[in-house]
Amino acid sequence: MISGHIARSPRLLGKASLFFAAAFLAAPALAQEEGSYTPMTPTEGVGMPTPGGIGFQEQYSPIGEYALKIHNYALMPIITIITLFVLALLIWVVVRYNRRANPVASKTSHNTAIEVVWTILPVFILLGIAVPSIDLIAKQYKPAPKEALTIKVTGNQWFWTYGYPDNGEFEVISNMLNIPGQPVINNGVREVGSQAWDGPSHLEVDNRLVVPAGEPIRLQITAADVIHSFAVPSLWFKLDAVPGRINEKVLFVEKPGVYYGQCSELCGAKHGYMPIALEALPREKYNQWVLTHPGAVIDGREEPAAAAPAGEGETVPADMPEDAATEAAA
Ligand SMILES: [Cu+2]
Repeated sequence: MISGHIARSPRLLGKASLFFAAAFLAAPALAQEEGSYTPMTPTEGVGMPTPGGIGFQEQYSPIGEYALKIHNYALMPIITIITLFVLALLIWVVVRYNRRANPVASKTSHNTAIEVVWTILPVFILLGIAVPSIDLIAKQYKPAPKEALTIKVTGNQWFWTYGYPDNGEFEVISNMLNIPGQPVINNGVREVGSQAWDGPSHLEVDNRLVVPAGEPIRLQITAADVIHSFAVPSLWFKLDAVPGRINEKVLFVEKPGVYYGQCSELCGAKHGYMPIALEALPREKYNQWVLTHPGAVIDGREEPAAAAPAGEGETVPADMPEDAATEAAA
């Protein structure tokens, strides 16, 4: 596995190893080592806000789907029933017990049965909500598996940087694209809409956070100046970026696509102009993207996908959520 060996050890990429690579590797393999990447065109309405939308965005991670289910099928019905019940009680009191309808007021001050019910019932409702909520918290903060790819996110005033320690430690600087006809936000950055793959204005960036889809990723989040917050609503992901501290959470994107988010902690004058554009690619395409960076290596997997023929070397992580695993295998 010469190509794999070279791909994993950038320090060996001296003149000598380049000579060996040129001499022994087939031309297609060499071409693959260089990598290739064209940004993905986002799908309208996927991973981004929709006009007039008032609910959650559609979810593309197992945690997001689970959380949205709790919201839709537990919290919303309970809240709706309680609100309508209290409203009905109020209307009943207003209509039936006002001074005209009920001139002689009752002197009742205790009703043991009602008092027991209005104490016990809320306790059971809260317990019923607590069970799935605590389960969700536990699932959200379950650490990434040991072999998971690590990506480091740093919040800066007012842009994000994305580090790839497992892929040769290169770093990507991500700036919001300028908006035609409006004051320049980021000098030297092109305008949104000038490329075919550009998404919505205020959300699209010059360099996206590219990640592999269908596998758990260890996202480590910090900040270089003030507190920011890394948030992508359609992936149910939000974590504070705090200077001098690393916060960690698993990111799992079920399918390839572009997902947008924004800094969600007020961080200064241009807080509104540091969006997040996250592009999830199939593993082989992710590896191709990685290899477009100088000094890039494919992360420590048994079978580097760049060296294996397409389709081979794809493994489903042991702890991958069941439905995602079936999707990946299909
Ligand atoms: Cu910020």
